[in-house]
Amino acid sequence: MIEEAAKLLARSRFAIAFTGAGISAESGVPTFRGFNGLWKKHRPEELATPEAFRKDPYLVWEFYRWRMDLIRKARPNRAHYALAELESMGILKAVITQNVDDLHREAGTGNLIELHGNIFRVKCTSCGYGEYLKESGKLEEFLAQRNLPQCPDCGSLLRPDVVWFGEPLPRSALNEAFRLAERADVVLVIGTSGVVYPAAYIPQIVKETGGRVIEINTEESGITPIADVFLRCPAGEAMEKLMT
Ligand code: BJW
Ligand code: ZN
Repeated sequence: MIEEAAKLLARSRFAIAFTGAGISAESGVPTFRGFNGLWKKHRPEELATPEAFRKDPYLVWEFYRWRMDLIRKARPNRAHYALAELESMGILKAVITQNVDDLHREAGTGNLIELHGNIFRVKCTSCGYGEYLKESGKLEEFLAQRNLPQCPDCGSLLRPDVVWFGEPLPRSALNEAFRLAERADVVLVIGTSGVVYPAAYIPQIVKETGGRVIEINTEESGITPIADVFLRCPAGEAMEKLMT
């Protein structure tokens, strides 16, 4: 199976990767649906909504600060690095990720499309203000603060610059992802349950336009029925084998 996947990749002319929370599991970042235990009795899907934020911004910010702190201590794993290496070899043309954790960027992936935003970015709920806290060096200060974060321009409430349920995905990122999917002859799908749309259309588009689907997951997913090769294996191990 690994040989089959390696052959498909080596022969591809335009391969892309589509990743989800499972690729960061070995970096210590909890996945969504396989969330190990609960965070203060709340399921992540209940907190990642505009309704939850309107009802209790304090709770939602507490959840996001907790995750920001956890994620900033995480390092990319073998799977993130392997994708960056495949890109530098000219095999992989882009990584389309649903993750907000920044680990692909840290591993060196250049052409990265973030469909669900980035947890280290904040944006204003009223005006156009936005900030990437990692770059502006304000992350520490931000995490130490206990009250609700306010916009420095207009004083309104800030929110994480991520995509919650019921919200549209960033238009340019989604258009670019669809364009890449139409062009791709191979998609490497890693660590996603494949149940959240419109992101889950990406591998379906590759398949419908005649491309091949290689899936790496420890469990079967919503993508497995269309996978040409399914590697039931942790992402780091699978990618390491694929690279040798
Ligand atoms: C390993 C492993 C290891 C573990 N190695 N593998 C069509 C049909 C039905 C519903 C809809 C539809 N179109 C839209 C909807 C509604 C909704 C939706 O999809 N709902 C479904 C859940 C039913 N979609 C939306 O609301 C989207 N917006 C939208 O459609 O807007 C329309 C609109 C248009 C115009 C105006 C207004 C509105 C938005 C979706 C936003 C998703 N946001 C989140 C939170 C991001 C912020 C944050 O991080 O807090 O994104 S939810 C969460 O799910 C997060 C993830 O990116 C996303 C996907 O999860 P992922 O990555 O797949 O993780 P898991 O945990 O589910 O799976 C992990 C996998 O890894 C598992 O399979 C494991 O087995 C595996 N694994 N360890 C390899 N070591
Ligand atoms: Zn503002």
